[in-house]
Amino acid sequence: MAKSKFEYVRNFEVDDTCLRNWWIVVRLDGRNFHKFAEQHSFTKPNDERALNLMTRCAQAVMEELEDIVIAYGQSDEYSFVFQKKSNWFKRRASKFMTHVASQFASSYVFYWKDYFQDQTLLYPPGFDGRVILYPSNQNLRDYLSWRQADCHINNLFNTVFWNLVQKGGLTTSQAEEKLRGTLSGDKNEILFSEFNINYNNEPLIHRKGTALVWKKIDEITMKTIKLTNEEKEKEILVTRTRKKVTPLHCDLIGEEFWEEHSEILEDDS
Ligand code: DGT
Ligand code: MG
Ligand code: MG
Ligand code: MG
Ligand code: MG
Repeated sequence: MAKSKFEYVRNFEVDDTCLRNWWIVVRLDGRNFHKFAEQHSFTKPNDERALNLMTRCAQAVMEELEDIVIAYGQSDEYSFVFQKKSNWFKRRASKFMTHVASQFASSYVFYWKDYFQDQTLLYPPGFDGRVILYPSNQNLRDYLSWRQADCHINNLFNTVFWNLVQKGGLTTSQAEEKLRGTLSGDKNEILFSEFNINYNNEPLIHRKGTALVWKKIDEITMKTIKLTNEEKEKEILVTRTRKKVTPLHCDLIGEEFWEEHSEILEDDS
């Protein structure tokens, strides 16, 4: 086919291939969710509906797109880890980032009403995305540990802060002042002595965030078969093994999770 004289503009496209054999991570973060949360009356410090909606969207991303082995989310962010060997879209970073962001954002709007029955969506939310490459399993584990440590630090702060305001009667600036320079031990102590809350008993989803992994499940269905030359139909049970995206609220920093889910890092050579 003859090429038009305009064809040369294609050469302006730059190569953004992700290095082979490196883990590809795409992290999304809600744009200006401080304001979005206020305007949609998210409960403080954690809104169950908002967290579950985020996870529903991440599940859609994992099911719709190729090669995601684990996702991790907290607050208004979600990280997606693609297999080292993935050759999806020839490993072009822009394809990974834009497909994840657009699938997630459209899911957020699509599933909104399933989680927020009493709150209309007031304007279209946006999410930024970035691609990060990690060469080793240790780097990847450290990345996920970093996000989970961030979840813990923020949640501990927010839990004490909002208890001081909602139950302790402090203004937000007084609570801020009281917490300035405190270590995590001090915050645990305030929660325990002033509000009788043992932080370790707070819900795991808030303390650990949400990891999405593939789990094999056996699906048993009834199937009607007709034997040849026989008039009678027969019902039999058929077991099918299927992979299903499953949310977990557990520690990702220690060894246990990685031993239990050794298949995630297996793709290693
Ligand atoms: P950005 O990401 O630079 O566009 O700005 P923000 O405002 O999204 O900032 P970010 O991502 O650092 O912080 C997340 C904000 O989302 C934070 O201000 C609190 C809000 N947020 C997230 N989850 C919840 C929730 O469950 N309840 C409430 N009340 N707020 C939440
Ligand atoms: Mg930010
Ligand atoms: Mg944000
Ligand atoms: Mg954020
Ligand atoms: Mg196209």
